[in-house]
Amino acid sequence: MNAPPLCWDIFCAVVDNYGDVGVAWRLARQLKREYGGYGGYNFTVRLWVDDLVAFRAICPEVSPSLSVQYVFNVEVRAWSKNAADLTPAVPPANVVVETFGTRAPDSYSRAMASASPRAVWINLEYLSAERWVEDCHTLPSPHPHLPRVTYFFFPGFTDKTGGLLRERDLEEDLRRFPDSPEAREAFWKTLGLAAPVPETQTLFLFAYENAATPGLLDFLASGSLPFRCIAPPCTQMKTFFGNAALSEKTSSRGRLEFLTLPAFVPQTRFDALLLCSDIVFVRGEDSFVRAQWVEKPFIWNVYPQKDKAHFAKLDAFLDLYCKNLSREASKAVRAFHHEWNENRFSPETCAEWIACLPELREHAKNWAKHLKKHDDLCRSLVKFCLSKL
Ligand code: TRH
Repeated sequence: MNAPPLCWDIFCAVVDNYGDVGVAWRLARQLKREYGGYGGYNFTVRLWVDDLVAFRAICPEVSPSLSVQYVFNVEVRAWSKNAADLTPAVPPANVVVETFGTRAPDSYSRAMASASPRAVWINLEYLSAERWVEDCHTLPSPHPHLPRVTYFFFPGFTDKTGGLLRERDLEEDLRRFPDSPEAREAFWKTLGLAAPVPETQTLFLFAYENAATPGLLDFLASGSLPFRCIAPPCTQMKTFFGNAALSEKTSSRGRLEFLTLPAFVPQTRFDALLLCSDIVFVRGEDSFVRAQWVEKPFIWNVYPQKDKAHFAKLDAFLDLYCKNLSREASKAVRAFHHEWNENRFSPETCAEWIACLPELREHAKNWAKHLKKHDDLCRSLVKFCLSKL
């Protein structure tokens, strides 16, 4: 007998940058790839994205001109968050996931509300380690005028939350990528970059416009260790290297070599990029989580919010993350994170953090092991939705 179909609609409106679509895409891929036949169902996954150009930056297989396309067995649909309808209309889904406050069109919501059986409706929220998240995770919220309930679903770091996106084969994939100079060299070559000279520390720099960046680069340039800093295409280096450097792929000063990637690497190779680095600076949500899975010392640039609300997010995370660190390392991690997120740089704080790197490398492994005790986000979501069908 054929397995009954179970259709998922995931709606993503790109607010800015790449995290909205980055998370939605990672979830859609995992749902289809790992849960395609789960619970005796045949999952189909439709991902609605309102900015296919941003999507293509992290997934080159996406064509921005197609309204319907299949990418890694996920049906990708273009839509406009301002349109009243979805065109063409689609058969109703069994599970609807609205990511990060995205709202599906009204006509779609009305059609779904009168469909039988009713769809399970999920509001997938932003990642935060704040305590209130545990109380709000899976709370139902009735629709103001439709017979529909939306469940809040919160990613998080504890087993009272939805967990973090983590692919089933993650460990195997990471192990398959050998941590050797040859493997790194081969990876850099695929990006058109030469291998670093031996003993060089590679720092991957993915941050928001940050006035602290020139200070960091200056510090690395005048230090005793050779550093190589690799960053995605951006313009924030103007103040450090001058305008001319922006047209060059590589610039250097003192002990620092600075390389700009020609383009984003596809999301499917993003882990490899982090694995080939010794220290990673990450931001937002998805790259922040990946830094933890690849078990590297990292500095997190939190997505800036009005009224500095993001500092509560930062401190909540640091409280969990620093629990088993020595006093010195905890102090250094907290201080560097605070300064970086306040767009400030001080050489003393950075030097203290660098001095703690051996401990932070060990800690990164233990932290990942601790997180892996909890169900991952995709699994928690599937289990929850199937229980509500
Ligand atoms: O780009 P981000 O800052 O994304 C966001 C958005 O600003 C969003 O509005 C906000 O709500 C959210 O953060 C919290 O950072 P993030 O989340 O790390 O997303 C970047 C994505 O891009 C992630 O999926 C990794 C991917 N990526 C690549 O695939 N290749 C690359 O070379 C790089 C640099 C990133």
